[in-house]
Amino acid sequence: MSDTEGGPPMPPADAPPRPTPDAPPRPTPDAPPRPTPDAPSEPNPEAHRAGFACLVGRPNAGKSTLTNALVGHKVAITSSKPQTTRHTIRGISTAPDSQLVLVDTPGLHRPRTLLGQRLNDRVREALLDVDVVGFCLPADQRVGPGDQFIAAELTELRRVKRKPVVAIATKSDLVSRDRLLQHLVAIDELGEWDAIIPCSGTRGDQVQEVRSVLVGLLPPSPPLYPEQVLTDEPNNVMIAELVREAALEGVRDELPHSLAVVVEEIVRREQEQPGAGPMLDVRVSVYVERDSQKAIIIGRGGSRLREVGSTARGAIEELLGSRVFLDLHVKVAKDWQRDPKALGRLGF
Ligand SMILES: Nc1nc2c(ncn2[C@@H]2O[C@H](COP(=O)(O)OP(=O)(O)OP(=O)(O)O)[C@@H](O)[C@H]2O)c(=O)[nH]1
Ligand SMILES: [Mg+2]
Repeated sequence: MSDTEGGPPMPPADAPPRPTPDAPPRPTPDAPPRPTPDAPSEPNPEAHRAGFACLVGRPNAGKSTLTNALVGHKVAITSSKPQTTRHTIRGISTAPDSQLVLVDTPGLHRPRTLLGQRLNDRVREALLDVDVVGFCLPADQRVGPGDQFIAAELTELRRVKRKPVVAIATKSDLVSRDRLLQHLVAIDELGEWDAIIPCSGTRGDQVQEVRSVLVGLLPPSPPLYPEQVLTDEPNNVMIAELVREAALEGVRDELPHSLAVVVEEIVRREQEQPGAGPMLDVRVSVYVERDSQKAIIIGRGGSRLREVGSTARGAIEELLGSRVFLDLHVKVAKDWQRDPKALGRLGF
């Protein structure tokens, strides 16, 4: 697979591994960088905080939208369909005095397939490795059994592992002040939290407040990633996600769950005309579980697939900073959500 240039700063697919929550590099005690007396305007490195914050909550709670709002850039796809996020995604927010690495996770839910079980496992693994947890509870929905289940796990994590947990009332723009207050009271009664903050990821309300509360619970540390890095997602994963986001638009029932996307190859085309700019051929497979679903995704005379391709191509060109020819193929992988071998091939 070839790699690309330009666009927002993203490390290439074959970049050396970045620090992960499993092994965040911490400053060594024997060599702390110290400010020199003749550089008083330099930020004090000992006051710098950095670390990982995991956003969890049930599906559709607004975790990915909040991740993007905190990073100030789209690093995670979002949709109104539950279980949009299928792997942990790291988005990085850097400020002069702090670096907050957001770990966006799949929604925790009662699993009905092997895929569902694996997604839940990924969330639980992520929870163990981070410095602080943000528990997202959407204000437009009452606190329910799904939230109670997650709350019990997080309360335990906070007690036993001493991990700070901040409750975040997401989608505050969707409700009245009175309803928001009721929601905050319900969250308070749900468990023990280090803080409770209402916010709106789409409107940007209180997003900086969420950041500063999470940062306040991080350890003192120099930055873990270079300043300009926004995510450690490789480009091929970002591209597959952008195609899946476009394909999710307008489909319903079981189909959103049945979609999986794999980037097969990215090839730089030989320069056709001088000055035309680089052109990449991106070949992508879109998997569904049944022939009937394939027909829906393709649409009458291929119309739906063309729409998906054109939406995704725009987003991919923006990501890569290059012209793209997107070649989409729809394939059937029968019942892949329940098939361990197929799940492995699709990266789960
Ligand atoms: N009005 C409003 N809508 C929001 C807000 N945050 C998220 N949404 C919408 O809620 C839906 C779900 O948002 P996501 O960010 O994808 O939710 P998620 O928790 O990541 O969902 P999963 O990945 O499926 O677990 C999308 O349609 C978002 O546009 C918000 O602050 N206000
Ligand atoms: Mg998500």
